[in-house]
Amino acid sequence: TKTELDTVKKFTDSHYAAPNPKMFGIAKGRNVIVIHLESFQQFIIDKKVNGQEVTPFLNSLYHGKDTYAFDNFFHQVGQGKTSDAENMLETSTYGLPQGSLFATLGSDNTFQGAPAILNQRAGYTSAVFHGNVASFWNRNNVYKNLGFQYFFDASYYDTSGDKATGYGLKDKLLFHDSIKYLQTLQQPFYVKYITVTNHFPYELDDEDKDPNFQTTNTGNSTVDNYFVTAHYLDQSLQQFFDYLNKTGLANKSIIMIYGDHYGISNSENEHLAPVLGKSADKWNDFDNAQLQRVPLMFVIPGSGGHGGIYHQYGGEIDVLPTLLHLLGISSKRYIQFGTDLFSPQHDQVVAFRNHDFVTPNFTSINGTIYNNKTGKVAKLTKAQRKQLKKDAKLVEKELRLSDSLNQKNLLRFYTPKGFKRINPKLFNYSNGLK
Ligand code: GP9
Ligand code: MN
Repeated sequence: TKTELDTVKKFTDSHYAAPNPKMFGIAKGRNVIVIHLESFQQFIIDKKVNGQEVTPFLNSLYHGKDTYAFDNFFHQVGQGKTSDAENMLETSTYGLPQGSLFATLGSDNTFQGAPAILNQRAGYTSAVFHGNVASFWNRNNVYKNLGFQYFFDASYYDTSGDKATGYGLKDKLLFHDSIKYLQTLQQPFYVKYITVTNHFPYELDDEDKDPNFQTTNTGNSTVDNYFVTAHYLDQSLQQFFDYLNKTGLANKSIIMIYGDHYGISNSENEHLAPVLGKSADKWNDFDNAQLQRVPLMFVIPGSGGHGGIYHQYGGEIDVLPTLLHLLGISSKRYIQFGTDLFSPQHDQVVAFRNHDFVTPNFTSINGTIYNNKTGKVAKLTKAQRKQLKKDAKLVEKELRLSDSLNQKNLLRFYTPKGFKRINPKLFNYSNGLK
């Protein structure tokens, strides 16, 4: 009902964080190129195996002078995995406690997300490039409701023979073969590339393997293969950036790069532990939680070299308000659960979908509080205990109100100033039938 909507709106209004004036609009008018790194965790960044960097290109971006990167940024997905990450990034609302929001509610719900906001506020054209069939995660329906004008799914590329792996077109080919479509888009554009090659079980044909890259020898094929496909993904990005730089598109764009969720599951982390210099038998829930960090980088080529690595705690829910503010678009009128990572008022309590949470000092797992510095169960002062109770309440409230918003489709009762309701029938792209 409208009353339920008002309750949600009251919360997000009170939770809103005003933009940082130093960052507001620094990418105004630029194209937005979002690169979704499949199953990519932060620990790969700067990681060397056998003396070699796994992802030398991403590392160079991470340390680049025009890159604003984060090293305490967490994924917050639930069972919807990729689709939950997409939902959070496009709408700044959480995925569902069970199942995938895209799959279960995405065909009918009202969205007020990135493609619609950018189109209506700043004239952006929008498109998604993805080498899997359009119907996977119900994207063919959800993207229309989000307002994506174009969806270049598998049917737009040659995916025959050795051109694809389990989840679709290989990443190098996705970036290469999509250029002819990218070039037709009116600028400024908001486009998203969803990569697939670095996906469990991390299989890659020999012809795509870099003969100069020696992966780990843990005896666990998931871990060993993971570095191989991450290395391949890195090379694919380098090739795409070569194109962006050569054509001058780079300097007209902000490139946002993020990892969607973990690639190595908690049950396999013990095989990863030695690679990270830790002992497998001391590995615990705290370590698992810390590994849920994923990359987030905003690359703004030619913007004056003021980038850096930021240490704020945050998660996928925070990306949309952050991006809008970099583009000089206020997020104030929208119902969004995240807060701008650059804002002095940014909320650093990072909620996981199962109500566990991480703050700059503590990690709460199943009600047990760990000290981030020691990794041990924390001895809390009275004041700390009180603060953590507050944090837990906030997490509970955010998730509950986001679920209420989505499960009851409450956005149909809300029209942000100037917002025009999306008519999904206006968009006519593949339904995934080849
Ligand atoms: C498939 C891809 C994978 O199209 O996005 O989704 P995931 O299995 O990671 O949720
Ligand atoms: Mn994924």
